[in-house]
Amino acid sequence: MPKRFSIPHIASSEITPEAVYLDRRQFMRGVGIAAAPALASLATRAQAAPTTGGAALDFAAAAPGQEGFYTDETRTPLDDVAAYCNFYEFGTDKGDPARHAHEMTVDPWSIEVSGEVNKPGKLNLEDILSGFDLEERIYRLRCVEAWSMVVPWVGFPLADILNRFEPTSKARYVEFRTLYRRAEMRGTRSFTSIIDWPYREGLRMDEAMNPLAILSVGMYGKTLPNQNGAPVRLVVPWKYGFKSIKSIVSIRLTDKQPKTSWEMLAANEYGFYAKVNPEVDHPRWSQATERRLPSTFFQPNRIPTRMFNGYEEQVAHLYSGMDLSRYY
Ligand SMILES: Nc1nc2c(c(=O)[nH]1)N[C@H]1C(S)=C(S)[C@@H](COP(=O)(O)O)O[C@H]1N2
Ligand SMILES: [Mo]
Repeated sequence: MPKRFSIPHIASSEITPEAVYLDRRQFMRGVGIAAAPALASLATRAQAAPTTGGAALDFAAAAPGQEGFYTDETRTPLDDVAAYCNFYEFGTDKGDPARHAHEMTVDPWSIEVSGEVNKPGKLNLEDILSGFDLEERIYRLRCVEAWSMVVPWVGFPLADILNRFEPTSKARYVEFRTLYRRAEMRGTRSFTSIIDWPYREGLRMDEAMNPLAILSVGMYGKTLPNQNGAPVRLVVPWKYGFKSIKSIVSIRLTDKQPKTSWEMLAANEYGFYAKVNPEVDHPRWSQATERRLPSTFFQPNRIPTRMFNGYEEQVAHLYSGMDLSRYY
């Protein structure tokens, strides 16, 4: 009998991007067979990676001494940040967003703020860019797939925009939604698409009001490349990357915990809280370490993962008394 299956020597996260795994799992559910793991490239630089020439932004530079707002760790080069992306609306390969996100129209753009607010309304992109004080934040971003980057974002505190719409006393959560425009987002038209569009994310109100949580409009001093979530995305550095929802068109304040895309897909693997925690493993791989980009097969650049992604001092109080392994 030929040997049919072999056990991989390395964690499945190293060789099987989430999308491949989840597609395969759904496929297996459908036809009831087992498939061998597909090999995917470990290289972080995609072949086609046009970094869109963003417009320069006016902002206050980040400075050492701003607790949590700044790190002097080596920044991940812009070309890598713009080439190795998760933005499933454009496909599930890490290079797909760089190849296809230019098809998304980002101007005009507006964000609707609704729900538990005294002054619901819409902000268009010009109001957003001129109406808030932009500042630079140099943050670590840790993906649940165990790779990470250091990115100099340009943005403003999420609290600034929420306060402008006056949250009511019933506002306990914030729900975010990404643009869903099938004609411009080929990943949403794909028959292997696994997400119930639009992409959704959420935060508890106190998390949303934490000064570390920002809406980003740029990186490396310029407006965001489309593939990184232009024109406005969330950045929540103490949580796994999937919480940092891109290309936001709707912010809704609610009294109930909103459904989020990855939780809807696999609640046992991706929790609502999704705090970075090296001690709580993903059911299919360890979260103890991460590959810091740029990372190659020969130089994986593997480093230990830190509690709350290194932002323990700033956010641990939000979760005091909570069972972190239960509310993962
Ligand atoms: N709308 C939307 N937002 C998204 C995603 C996505 O597929 N769609 N992927 C998330 C994941 S898994 C990660 S790790 C980060 C990656 O951000 P980056 O590509 O700018 O590094 O975006 C998050 N935001
Ligand atoms: Mo991610």
